[in-house]
Amino acid sequence: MVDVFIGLGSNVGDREGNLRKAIELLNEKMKLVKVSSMYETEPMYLKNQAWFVNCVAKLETDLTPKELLVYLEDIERKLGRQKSVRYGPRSIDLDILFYGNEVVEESDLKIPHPRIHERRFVLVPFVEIEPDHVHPIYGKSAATLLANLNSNEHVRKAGTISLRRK
Ligand code: PH2
Ligand code: MG
Ligand code: MG
Repeated sequence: MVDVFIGLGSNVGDREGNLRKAIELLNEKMKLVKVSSMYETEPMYLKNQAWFVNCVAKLETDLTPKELLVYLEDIERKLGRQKSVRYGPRSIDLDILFYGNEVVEESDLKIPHPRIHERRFVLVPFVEIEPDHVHPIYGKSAATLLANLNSNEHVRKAGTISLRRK
């Protein structure tokens, strides 16, 4: 089993409900270990859109990175994700942040996710659940990456997700 971290985000429809449903679906094929609180976050990159709700989940899986990607896309489809512009609005977005300590560099899949280090909306929930996790490329902990951030988008705690573990 490999530890994987998934970043979840939603800014269309019932944002917190979408994250809760996605967590339920992730937990069907993998083993949920921890999930952060949900945070309401200012949009990055494409600023003129609704605020997101984000969280981070830690799971254990036997799926390969590619199988995991296909599974995440499957859940996104189930939860009504429509095609949108890059960085644009979406009912659900599931991104692989880390897959163990593996580094994957393929055209359709990059692990670790290439923009973790610049995203407060990922690092704040991440540090809540796993501050000491070391980034396999930067060699720095999540807590250090967060402390080194110089951008200052708003990130504030919203709801919590409570879950049955398997
Ligand atoms: N996702 C994006 C673009 N911008 N901003 C926030 N705050 N949260 C997101 O999840 C997010 C974003 C594209 O995936
Ligand atoms: Mg994303
Ligand atoms: Mg995505």
